[in-house]
Amino acid sequence: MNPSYITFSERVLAARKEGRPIVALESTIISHGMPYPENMNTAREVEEIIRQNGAEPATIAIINGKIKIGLADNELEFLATSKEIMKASRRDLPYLLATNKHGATTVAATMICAAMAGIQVFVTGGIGGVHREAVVTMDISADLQELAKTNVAVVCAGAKSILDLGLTMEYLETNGVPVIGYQTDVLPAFYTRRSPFTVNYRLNTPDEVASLIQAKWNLGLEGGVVIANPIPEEFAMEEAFINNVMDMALSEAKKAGINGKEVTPFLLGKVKELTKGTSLEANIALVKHNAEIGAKIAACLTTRI
Ligand code: PSU
Ligand code: MN
Repeated sequence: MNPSYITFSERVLAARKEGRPIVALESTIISHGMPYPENMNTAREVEEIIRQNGAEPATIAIINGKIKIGLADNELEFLATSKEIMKASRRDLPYLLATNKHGATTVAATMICAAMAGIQVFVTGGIGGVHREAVVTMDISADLQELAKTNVAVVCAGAKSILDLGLTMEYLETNGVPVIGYQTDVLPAFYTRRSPFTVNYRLNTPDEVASLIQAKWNLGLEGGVVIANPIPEEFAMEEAFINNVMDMALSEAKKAGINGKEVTPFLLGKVKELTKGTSLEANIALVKHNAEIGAKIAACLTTRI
């Protein structure tokens, strides 16, 4: 790869040199997932949690057409406040690099950049998936294709039920992506600890998860692993309430004729509006919990190699 496309922060460079564990973080959640200043505070706190748990955080974004692996505080602030940040998935990377623009990386794009940087573990809130009515719209997140082919393990709290979770599980199965329940048998659904679906396997410790990841890649099986870590009990939302909110958001999106990359941000925005911000607290709590587990998994992976 042309090295001029990619820039590492000093801290991430040092961690690489010393062979310390590194955890990738996405930036769509900062620029398009949460309001200011909660997005900025959460981005900082999540990085700190990763450090406290023995790994170096590497928040990833495109700034001035460069892939940045690890961001300075002023760069986080820029992503948290600027309106000039494009939501960047796999498709958008060449355009942003060619035109020196700014992009907040989705799960798919963050996985690509993490893999380029040799980072194996990535922490986020929720992954994209197969949308409800995808049979008609063909709206399937590029995150799922990326999980099929890029060797990065993704720690999340499942996926929001704005998606069709059953079809999302089928898609991942077809593509050989294991979905691990971290200390759970049930697929979590972001705001809730439960969904009507089971995970493929339950594992109970970071080292068990690291062992599965290592086995997958040692076998030469390309692609990611999903580690689904339920939201902490005390922050979980009431299932009937949040499902009702999702239904309302979906019908508004349909009425407004939203499509393409705008679908997910529109739905997330509506959910936020309809829950009057109570969903934000849950969102922050689950990302922090994922950061703790992700850092521990990354640390275990490093000692195994
Ligand atoms: N789901 C969430 N919060 C998010 C996203 C998804 O609960 O912030 C973001 C992630 O960056 C994810 C992207 O990769 O949306 C998926 O977008 P799309 O469905 O357009 O692929
Ligand atoms: Mn889509």
